[in-house]
Amino acid sequence: MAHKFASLDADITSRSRSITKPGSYMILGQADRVNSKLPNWRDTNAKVMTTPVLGAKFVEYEMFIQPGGGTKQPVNDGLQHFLFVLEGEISFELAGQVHELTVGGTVWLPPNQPYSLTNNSGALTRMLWLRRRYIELEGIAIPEPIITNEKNVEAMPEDTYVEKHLIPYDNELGYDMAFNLLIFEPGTHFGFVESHIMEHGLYMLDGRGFYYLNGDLIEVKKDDYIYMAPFCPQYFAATGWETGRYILYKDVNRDYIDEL
Ligand code: UGY
Ligand code: MN
Repeated sequence: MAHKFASLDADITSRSRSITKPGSYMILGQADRVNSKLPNWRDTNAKVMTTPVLGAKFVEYEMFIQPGGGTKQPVNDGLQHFLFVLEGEISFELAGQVHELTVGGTVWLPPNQPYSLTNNSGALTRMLWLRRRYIELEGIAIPEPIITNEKNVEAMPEDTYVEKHLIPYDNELGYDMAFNLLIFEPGTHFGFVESHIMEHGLYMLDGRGFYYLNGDLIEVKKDDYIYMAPFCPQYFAATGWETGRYILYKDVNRDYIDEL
């Protein structure tokens, strides 16, 4: 009798593109991610992608919410939250109001805004979930929640590509995080190698390309996740025949004196 694993190829490790270089960057391919169960969630798996164990100042998860799944109790942890629907639908409840979010659905919440969510559809919902401590500024009001869809946000030219600012942080110091959707026609590439204090959590939504990260050139594609540490030199070139899109977290609008 054939062994139950007899059909597996011998090149398992060479097919993985995941790389972790602490203090520099991490690439985590979809096939290499592992499920975690979180206490306040029913019928849901979390793929944990970034936490402070990497040196990051935020946590970012990909949530896989089965039909009927969602939060058990309202989420209320004193952090600011960002949610983005990657696949499927979710009913999101805030202050007694239910918002039906579809693919591209975007939520930003300042701290202390308890919410719950449920997948009332008959199919899987995948959602990005990022949390971080909010840094308040004296004399600057904390902005109100944002509930929208990326389709309602205008794309603006930036360097050699276009981007949508899902959180309107330009000229608005109340926001201390950015979530930008970057869009690249095939063959488009950055005009320079960036190296900056801001951290990134990047999720490839569509397309493919080459990412240059701290001296390494790595092929990336849809559903890859990348964490970039402060001052990780970075450059992207889109390849293939499809428009490339990724969604990118970045810390903005604050002075960098906490570590002094
Ligand atoms: O805004 C940014 O820092 C962006 N251009 N970086 C990136 O896409 N790696
Ligand atoms: Mn950058």
